[in-house]
Amino acid sequence: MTKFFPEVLGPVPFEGPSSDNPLAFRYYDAKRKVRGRTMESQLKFSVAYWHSLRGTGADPFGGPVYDRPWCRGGDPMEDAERTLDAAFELLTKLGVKRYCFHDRDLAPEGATIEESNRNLDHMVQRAAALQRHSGVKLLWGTANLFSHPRYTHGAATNPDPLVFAHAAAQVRRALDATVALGGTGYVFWGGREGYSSLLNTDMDQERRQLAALLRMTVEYGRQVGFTGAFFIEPKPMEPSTHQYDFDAATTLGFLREFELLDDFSLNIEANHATLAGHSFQHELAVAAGASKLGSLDINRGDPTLGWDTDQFPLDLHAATMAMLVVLGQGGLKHGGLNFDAKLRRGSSDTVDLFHAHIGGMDTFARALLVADAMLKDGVLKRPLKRRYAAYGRGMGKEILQGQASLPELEQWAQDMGEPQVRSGRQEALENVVNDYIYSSKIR
Ligand code: XUL
Ligand code: CO
Repeated sequence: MTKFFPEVLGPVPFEGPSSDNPLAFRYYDAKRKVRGRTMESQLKFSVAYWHSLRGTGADPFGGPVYDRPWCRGGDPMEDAERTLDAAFELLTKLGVKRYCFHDRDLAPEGATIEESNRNLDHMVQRAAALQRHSGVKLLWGTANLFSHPRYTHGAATNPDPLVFAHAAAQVRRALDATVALGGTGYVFWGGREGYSSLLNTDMDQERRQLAALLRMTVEYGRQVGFTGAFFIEPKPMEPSTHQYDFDAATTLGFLREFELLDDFSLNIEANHATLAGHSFQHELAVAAGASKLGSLDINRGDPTLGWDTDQFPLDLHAATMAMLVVLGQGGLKHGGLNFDAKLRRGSSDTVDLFHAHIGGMDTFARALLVADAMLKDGVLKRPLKRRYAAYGRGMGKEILQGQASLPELEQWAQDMGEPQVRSGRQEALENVVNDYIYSSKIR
């Protein structure tokens, strides 16, 4: 097991906050119990196959940089097999128990649908054996419906039904692979399900096509015994100028409109939230508020750049806010925390994959501890409860119960006179959050 990452000899150890070992965890202690469950099962970290195994460092201005020993550019199936071995070595050494993939990350597309299916089946069999041997599980699978030239004008939302059929074929097999590997989720990210110009786009028609693919996938999934969750991952743009699953609220509205809400929940990604002009916390709260927060793609953008930089998450404040939402809803049933994050182009060594994941895992482990302490102490909940207390009695209660009318409220307002402006204490609450984040008591 030292084939591809010889610089890391064994599993990355937990050494605590005072460690100066760059290849050790300071906060992520897999077996430590938080709220009665291990950190491992609270966080359910996952490695993203596309970035960490398939990533080359290429960007719109330059080609591949990384020289990966598992990717030799010869026979694509031999590369795929080596890549899978590298994936399990990385997962095992990191102590990450889950991974996520697109069909085309795992196995190369063939010249025909039949050949593509054969390639995928072969790799799924190998992955199943490695999963059994290592105890690693599949968090979620998905189909890549955006890279191939046939998807230039969309997959399900393409004006050509033959493209829709190719997408359907891919989704079927990706879902089969997910079932075969015991995945607890299946993701739809609509990369090209959107448009670049309304001059040539029938938006209403395209949205109905998208709903049709989702509906038939749910039907098929239940037939083949998929017991996991279907997730939609909102993103406002990139690669499309406008994507239909713009953000959590838009996606929930879409699911409601097409009567798909019972069958889907959301996979919220940090950098997609910021591209939509929201914070990660906002998107998570919108999803959780509708009882539809399924899973998280953890990463971050660069505030000075307006595109999806997919950097590893290191912002403890943002991570703490995220974990407050996750713990607040009692955790994630079918989902987890997937590192949809890539190394910078200049981070070209394989050991950089360890530094990146270790930093992200420690950040979220610490965020989990901080959020847990804040929830236990009720430091945000109590003031929030007080702020809305008047809606729990009298006229406030009647408003919420639909028992108040406009004339009644006019009379009440007249009788009561001018309301008082009460401070929201924002700065004081921000200080409370900082106190917990920087507290030396949380270790
Ligand atoms: C793209 C993105 C995808 C999805 C899976 O921005 O986030 O990698 O997570 O298709
Ligand atoms: Co993502």
